[in-house]
Amino acid sequence: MQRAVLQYLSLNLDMQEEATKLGNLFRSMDKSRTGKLTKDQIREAIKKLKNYDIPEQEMNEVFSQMDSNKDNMIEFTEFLSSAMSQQIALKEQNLKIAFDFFDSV
Ligand SMILES: [Ca+2]
Repeated sequence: MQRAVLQYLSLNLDMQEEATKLGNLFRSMDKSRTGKLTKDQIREAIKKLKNYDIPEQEMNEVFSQMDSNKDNMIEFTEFLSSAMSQQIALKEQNLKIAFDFFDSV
């Protein structure tokens, strides 16, 4: 499994750049430096980045889709998974491996 991910990454050199960008974005959203995003922090970021005041119901839907372990917080793996879900079809386990890989370089 891990070999497959690394092989995939080596074929997609832009992936690391993309993950770095997403990492920077995540950190800029994580104003309380907890390593996790709250619903309010995401709502604030959407407002700032997309100039869109997201309605509560839509926010709840987006949030529950992102929060795959249902702890009411968005971890980086969940954020990355959500942000990249349209580009890559990796499961969360694979993303965790990918994240650990990026984190170690
Ligand atoms: Ca979560």
